[in-house]
Amino acid sequence: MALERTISIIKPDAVAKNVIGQIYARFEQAGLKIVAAKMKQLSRQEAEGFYAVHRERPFFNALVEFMVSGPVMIQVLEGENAVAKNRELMGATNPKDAAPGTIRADFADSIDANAVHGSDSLENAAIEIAYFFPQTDVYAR
Ligand code: RTP
Ligand code: MG
Repeated sequence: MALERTISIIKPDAVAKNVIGQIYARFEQAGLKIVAAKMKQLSRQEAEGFYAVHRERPFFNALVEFMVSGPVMIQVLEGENAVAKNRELMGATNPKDAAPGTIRADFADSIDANAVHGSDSLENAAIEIAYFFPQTDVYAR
């Protein structure tokens, strides 16, 4: 088992629903520590840069539009197998396919408004953490 860090973003829909605390509780119950956090209204440029891997996908514009529709809550999670553990807690991309008890099953409304983002690999986690947080804003715990 490896101690890992990953990025979690609570998307504008879940921030608007006032469920940040309920989602944080799930991270804590799963043994993931929050080692950095900030609320942020993403600019279009920041959202496009963050999701640059999806630039050619048909859903790219809708995704960017959604991600700038309100503030997001961005956090770095640290723990054993943090990348996979966070993805497990999130559930499938489309809430209709998400396992019962997952964040997306419980808080997401659609494949677009799907409550959370999580890094999909350790490599991307490092890139995404550096995208939002200077090293001095991530706290070893
Ligand atoms: P995320 O990156 O946000 O954590 O989500 P994910 O890994 O589960 O899904 P990904 O394939 O990376 O897609 C990024 C976001 O784009 C939207 N999407 N829409 N309409 C569609 O077919 C479609 N596919 C993806 C979703 O909001 C997804 O979270
Ligand atoms: Mg993804």
